[in-house]
Amino acid sequence: MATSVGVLFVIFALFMIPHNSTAVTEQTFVTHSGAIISTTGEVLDPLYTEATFEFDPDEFLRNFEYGRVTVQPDGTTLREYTIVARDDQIQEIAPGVFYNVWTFNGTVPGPTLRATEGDVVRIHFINQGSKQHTIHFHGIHPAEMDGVFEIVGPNGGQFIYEFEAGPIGVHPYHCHVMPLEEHIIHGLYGVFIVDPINGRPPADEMVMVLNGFDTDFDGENNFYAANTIPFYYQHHPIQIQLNELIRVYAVNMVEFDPINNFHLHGNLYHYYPTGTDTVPSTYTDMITLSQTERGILEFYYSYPGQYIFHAHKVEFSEKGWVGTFLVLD
Ligand SMILES: [Cu+2]
Repeated sequence: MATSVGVLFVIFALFMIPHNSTAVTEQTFVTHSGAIISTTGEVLDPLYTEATFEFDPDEFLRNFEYGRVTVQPDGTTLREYTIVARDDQIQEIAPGVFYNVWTFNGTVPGPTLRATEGDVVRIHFINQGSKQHTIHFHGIHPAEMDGVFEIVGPNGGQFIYEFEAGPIGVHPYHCHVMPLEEHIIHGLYGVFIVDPINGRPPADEMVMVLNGFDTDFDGENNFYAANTIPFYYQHHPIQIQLNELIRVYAVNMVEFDPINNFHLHGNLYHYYPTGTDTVPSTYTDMITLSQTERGILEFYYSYPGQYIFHAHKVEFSEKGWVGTFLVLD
């Protein structure tokens, strides 16, 4: 008994001491590009980032791409988007951790595309990568638009995906070239939202892609996040207004781990699985999501202050999948 208590104490001490010391000390170091940056070691601040490119989770959060719109002779709305795939970029996804991300339009996740049910969606896909890639949309469309068999070659290969947007909801899109796991974990995915013709009630809307990165290539994730950068929204709280309806489009793109989940503090949310209905199926503070499972969360806060949201699979939250809402009065 005494021995196990002693062992427990040693483990506890080993865990706590470095954690506390890194939490308060800002360190300066030189990145491999030669830039001198300072970091607490807890979070990567894009202001300090020196990498092939930068990614701003604040900008991604509420950014929706509606495409280039034209009205066709029959009155149908046509939305055209151009998506370029690359696989040569390096992103500092955690302090000092540089990872070869594969991107749609230069970011992980790719842009959030948005259309209304019944619109014609036309995607001009250009593969500027060194490997084969495609775009596979979840949803309803013809077989030849499924992005599986029509492989798009590297170094400028092109394909035009065209289909009618539907059903309503929040759907992932991702590359579907084998080995599929490799193409997804490097970052070739994004979100496609299809709105009902009459829309949903006005709300402060945001997108959260739950993702992870296997930076040491052992088939397990080393970092987890909502929108790519571990701990980002913990250090940069998402500001929302008291009593305003919040709508979160959440998509789980974590590979390797069979489940992920979304827990909200100090509140519950109405949940619409896959967003394919306009009536919520449950009122909860916890949903569990398998690969590419997704849904819409709606809630509002009745009390001001700061609340966290995170994976209740706490390993994931301790490795980055945690954020905060700051409710303003
Ligand atoms: Cu690919």
